[in-house]
Amino acid sequence: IPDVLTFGESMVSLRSAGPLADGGALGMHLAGAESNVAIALARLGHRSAWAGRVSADELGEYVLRRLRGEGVDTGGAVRDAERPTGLMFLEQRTADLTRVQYRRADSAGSALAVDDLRGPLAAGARVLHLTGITPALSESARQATLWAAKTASAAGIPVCLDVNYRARLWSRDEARAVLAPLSSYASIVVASEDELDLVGDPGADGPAVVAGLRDRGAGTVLVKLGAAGARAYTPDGVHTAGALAVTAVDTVGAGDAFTAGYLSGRLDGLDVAGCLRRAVTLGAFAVSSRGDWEGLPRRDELSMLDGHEPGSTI
Ligand code: KDG
Repeated sequence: IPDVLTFGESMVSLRSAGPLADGGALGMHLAGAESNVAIALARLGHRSAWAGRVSADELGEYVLRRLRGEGVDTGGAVRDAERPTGLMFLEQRTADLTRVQYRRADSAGSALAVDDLRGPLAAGARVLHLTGITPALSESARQATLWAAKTASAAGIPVCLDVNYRARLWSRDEARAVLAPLSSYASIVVASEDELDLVGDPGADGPAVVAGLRDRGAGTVLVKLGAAGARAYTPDGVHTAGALAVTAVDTVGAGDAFTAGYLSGRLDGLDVAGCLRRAVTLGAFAVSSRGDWEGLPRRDELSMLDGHEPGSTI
């Protein structure tokens, strides 16, 4: 069985070197928060599986080939002959500010439905990872996400939920109405500080939301603090880790890398400090290399940034 099963929408991401309004060459890449996590874990030697829908054409083929090329099991993927693979345009305006445009309405990925997930979930996994992006895609994707979270938690499979709020897909109120109930099936909840209110009562402050999540069964709550690192609220207490000092060139995918690092640590049986260390290490690789996931480390590269001196040669 896979160590981690995840599902969601993976897209073709078209990245420009400069402002989109200036035109020029676009590079074709694979994007998708969940597939980023699956790839990060596979690179570290974990068994990861991704489920979702892609088009039956060349773009769907591209998505699956990229995933398989990185060692992700795509046996649970569905080819949809009716709908296109979603597209996104990424325009990096500054090193740490990227503007995104989606062309994903009515895409294959957004047509995800409960039946697509029955097989992959029945096969089992050590962890099910999902994000708050999938339920924003369509009514059927929302039902599929809720069903998967409920089914996994009832079967004793720990669920990891990354809130991953996407303002271009839904409002904060719409997101809260879905994500707060969804979070009650999660044993690990990952959020940046400004996303915490989406998994708690409206108006509750961060500490109250964390306490509420933990009362409802989330043993671990990970709060991402950006350049300040991250904090983990766990049954073994509260732990904080600083971010590694690296030069940020592209922050897209950093949150996914962070989550994958934490899950990798858990799968390896590390203590909370070790899991957090791996999480911030993967985050550092993601921000200091271009692409959603292309610069992520293999296991023998994990220590590469330890004691890192800017500008060094290895
Ligand atoms: O986490 C990076 C993602 O934002 C990107 O890969 C695309 O999944 C994506 C989304 O929905 O924004």
